[in-house]
Amino acid sequence: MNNIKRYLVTSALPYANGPIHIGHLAGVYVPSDIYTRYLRMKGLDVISVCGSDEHGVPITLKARKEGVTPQEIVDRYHELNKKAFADFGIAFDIYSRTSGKVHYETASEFFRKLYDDGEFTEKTSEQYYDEEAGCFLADRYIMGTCPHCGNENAYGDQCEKCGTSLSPNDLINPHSTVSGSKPVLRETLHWYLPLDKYEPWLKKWILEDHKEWKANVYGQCKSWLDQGLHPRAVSRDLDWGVPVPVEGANGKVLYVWFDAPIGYISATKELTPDWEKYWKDEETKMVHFIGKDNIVFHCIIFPSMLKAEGSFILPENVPANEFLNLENDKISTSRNWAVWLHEYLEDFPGKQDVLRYALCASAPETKDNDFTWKDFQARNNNELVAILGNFVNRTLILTGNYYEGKIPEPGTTTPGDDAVLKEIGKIKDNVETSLESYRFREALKEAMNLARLGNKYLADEEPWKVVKTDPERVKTIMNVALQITANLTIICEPFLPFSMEKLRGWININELDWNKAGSTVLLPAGHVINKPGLLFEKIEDEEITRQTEKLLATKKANDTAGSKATPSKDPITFDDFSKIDIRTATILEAEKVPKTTKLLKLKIDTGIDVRTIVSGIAEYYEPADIIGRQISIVANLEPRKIKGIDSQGMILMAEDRDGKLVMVTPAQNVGNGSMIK
Ligand code: B3M
Ligand code: ZN
Repeated sequence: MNNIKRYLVTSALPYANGPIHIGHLAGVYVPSDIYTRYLRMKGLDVISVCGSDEHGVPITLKARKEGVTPQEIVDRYHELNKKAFADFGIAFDIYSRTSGKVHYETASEFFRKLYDDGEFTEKTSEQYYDEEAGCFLADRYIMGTCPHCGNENAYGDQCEKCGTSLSPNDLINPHSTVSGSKPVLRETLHWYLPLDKYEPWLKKWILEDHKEWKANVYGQCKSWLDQGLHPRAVSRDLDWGVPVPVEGANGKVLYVWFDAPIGYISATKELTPDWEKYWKDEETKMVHFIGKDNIVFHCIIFPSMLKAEGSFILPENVPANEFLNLENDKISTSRNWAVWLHEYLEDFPGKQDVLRYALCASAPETKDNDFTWKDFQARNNNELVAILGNFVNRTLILTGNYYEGKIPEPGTTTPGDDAVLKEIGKIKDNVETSLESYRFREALKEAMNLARLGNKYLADEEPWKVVKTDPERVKTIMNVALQITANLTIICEPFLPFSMEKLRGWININELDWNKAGSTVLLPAGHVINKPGLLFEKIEDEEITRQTEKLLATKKANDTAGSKATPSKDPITFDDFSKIDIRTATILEAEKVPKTTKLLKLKIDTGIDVRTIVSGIAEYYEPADIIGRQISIVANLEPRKIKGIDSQGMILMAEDRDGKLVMVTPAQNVGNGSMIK
């Protein structure tokens, strides 16, 4: 794209039904903030917009569960998240919300324009209706048995056990999550955006014209496009959302994924009367920062909407990230498995940059990544403290000691000095290249290389030794070290804004112009600096233990809640129980049953015989890993033919709350055929 006159940076609008956690930050907001700060420092015209996504079924469900109105829910989390972002230094130009008046108007107008232009198709279909509650049951308002895996708690839009995306009509034994009653089918009218119509255009626009998009983004788009697009309903039968602005559409609202991206437009409108130049001028470069679960909406559906509307520009790039896990487990709001931003800010006051650093350094840019508290501690102690803090501290303390804080006049530089000074400019260029290609981890690493360069320079030149023999030379050395320090305040600013502000205060400059980075005279001789403090402090083991213990408590609470979940079965007599022959056995052989994904054929030693059992555990165990493993079996279950194989018995498995199967193994090895009673 040539002639970029201005930038419009958008960050996914978080749902206002829960607090912000580190997964959101690493995936979306830390990178978008770094990018925006960098562009601002270059003096470019850039705005960064975000806000709360306040519609959608998860919000109304939460409200129902708590017995409050959806508005109360979104008010609570909008304020909490807005403040947490601000306190964390995510410098949006506006943090708006989709329940606002401007948004209602903007979204309605947008829909209406498409409606008037005949861009929608209308279709009547049969959908589940709850007669007791008097409402249609969209998405998560309906549950039932998954037709694919038999999970009895599958939602109308997805089975969380097998991951299949569903429509309510796929569910077996559907029931309403509102009243619990059995719903009936009723006719209802909806508006559809014919995505199939945009398919050829999307194929060219993405697959040909945007080959530079990140591989994960491009790949997902390609797979959607290869499968073929279908018309997508953009309205819902719900009472929370932007009403469909069409005569007779009572009780219908815009689908949340139709109105939410329009929220970027409304936010811009609220920010500036000049909003159109950001949205309608081809010389604006628009970039969407999102998580991977939002790719289809930002790369296929929203662009199709914009194209249909006709007067808006399209995103130039959509640098979506993968997911961040926490201590090897998927971050989950419902299981409280997360590090919540507002809690972090309370637990680690003044340490925003440490988390910004840790999250950027292990951002899930190309694949899912894991956050651990140990790693967080190491990033702080071994990198921020030991590399950056150490260099700055040594430089500023020596300057205080030798020159009472006055920048010394440099003498003639050596070729070594010149090489180091030249390297500053190179590092700046490298950071720039990485940032422009959305490789934020790499950019941060490069920025830290400047501090590494400084440390190496001091270690090589040893001013503390040379000062005894050649104080004139030390003036040059210290001048070089001070120029590196001043450059750090610019180059590290997008990543570590709080610390760099502090550092600028200590060296007494306010230079924030990115274009000045690389300069070797940022601090002129004679300039006086202030007394420094410590840029970063070591994080002790106790602080980390406190955090890991908090997580452990969550795990325990979840486990207890999980075991409470299944109510007890009806009582049986001891006689009934003793009819079951449960005993230990050892797996001798294991292999996958061909053409199945779930089944393993096992040969086992039961102590009385060697027999074959077919078991549905292939998703959880590799055959090679379980040979020799002692297990528990029901030995007197009637033999059954499974996929043509005689299965003689059953392996006992524990099923965890996520539906994962785990073998029940005796705590110590016992002889095969030991009775379990
Ligand atoms: N509210 C975020 C999510 O999927 C979703 C983004 C909307 S961006 C227009 O968690
Ligand atoms: Zn399923």
